[in-house]
Amino acid sequence: MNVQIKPNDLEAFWMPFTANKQFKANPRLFVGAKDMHYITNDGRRVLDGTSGLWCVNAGHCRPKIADAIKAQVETLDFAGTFQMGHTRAFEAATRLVDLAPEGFDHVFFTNSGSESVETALKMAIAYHRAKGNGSKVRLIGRERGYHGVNFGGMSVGGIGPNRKAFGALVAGVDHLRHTHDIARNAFSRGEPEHGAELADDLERLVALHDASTIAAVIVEPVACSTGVLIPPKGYLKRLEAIARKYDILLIADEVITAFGRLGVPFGSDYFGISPDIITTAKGVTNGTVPMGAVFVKSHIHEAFTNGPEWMIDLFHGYTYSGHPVACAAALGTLDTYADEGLLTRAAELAPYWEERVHALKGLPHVIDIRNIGLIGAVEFAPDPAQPGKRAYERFVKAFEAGLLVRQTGDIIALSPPLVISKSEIDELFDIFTKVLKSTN
Ligand code: PXG
Repeated sequence: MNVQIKPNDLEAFWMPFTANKQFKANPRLFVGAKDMHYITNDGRRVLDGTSGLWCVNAGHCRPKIADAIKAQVETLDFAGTFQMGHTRAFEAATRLVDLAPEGFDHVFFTNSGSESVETALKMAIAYHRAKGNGSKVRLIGRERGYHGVNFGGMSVGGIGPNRKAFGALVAGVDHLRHTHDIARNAFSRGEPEHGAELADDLERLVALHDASTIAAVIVEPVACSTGVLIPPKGYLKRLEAIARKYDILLIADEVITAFGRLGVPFGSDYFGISPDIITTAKGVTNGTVPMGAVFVKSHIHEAFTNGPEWMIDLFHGYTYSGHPVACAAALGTLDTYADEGLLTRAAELAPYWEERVHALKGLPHVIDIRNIGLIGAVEFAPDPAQPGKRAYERFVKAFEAGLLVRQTGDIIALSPPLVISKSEIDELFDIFTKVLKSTN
């Protein structure tokens, strides 16, 4: 066979969430990474201000994780988990449950955040059915929410462009209003003061649809993908209380907030809420091998265990649920987090981080700055003719200047690996300040 290989051709790979034409005309490529830095194909070091895509919490190419993956792939490369098992999956689940908030004693494995969300939504509907409440089928999300790109997650999600091309979506979904309110809360440090009453939207939706038709409400504790919307003080507790009152399950989508981003292991710990289901992915393997983990409380799990012993309890799962290599990566990751105290490190850095993020106030076009844990966001006044252009230009300039940030609309989000040092925080903001000062 005469196969023509063109190793550096950029055409074949249809890149996700990318302006492919623009990118391929002027690509940005990485060939390596270590700890806080990426290496580009032209040999430049780029400081990782985004933990990859919010997933490399322990920094890049960490030895314990790499060793665990290598040893696993050489010992047991694959074994399924349908009516069979392998020891690594049980080990990983037990370790994860130990870390989880009070009451979460079971884990269901997936391969991504999107799959974790689908799993949680299906569990919620099936849970009520198993309890004899088969009419509780509606799902409530929130405007500007991001819950991945599969049909359930897209439907409860609330980002217009992610939905509009894809038909009628899942039926029986409604949305709370989002909590972004620059008029009242601009330049808040941590949780903004105003807006807890927006949680009462759930009461409004109960009045409209009736509680007997609603299975679950799903929210991100901090809505990161949409540009870092931090919940107003008291909002999440109020939402939890309303959900509880009407037997509506609360699903906390912690794909980003789990594993130390806010200075505690889980976002639910940070906000003092106790959801029924927690979805995770990303940081569970430090981004090395795709994996997601859905945490459930015992009352959810038990609802499925009343059938005869020989019956499958949940007709759901993926070929790669609890993949041995992903489980090994998770174990190496949890060891690394524990050895270096990374799940609480953001709490130590947060005050310093907050000072540096908010020092960007007053730079051209900056209309809001937000921060929580080791997350920061800067919002720019949109250019009315070309929304998103201002932030995009700053993202490209930062990359050229040696800093990776994440752009969404006219917002730039910052979320470095939790191993970042104070001097690297300085380096990050020194570069970013120069970029903001030098861009119109
Ligand atoms: N839920 C939440 C809260 C997320 O943040 C997903 C689900 C989906 O996860 P997967 O693994 O299917 O992508 C996410 C993913 C960004 C960005 O830059 C955020 C995500 C993914 C890619 C980029 O904000 N979040």
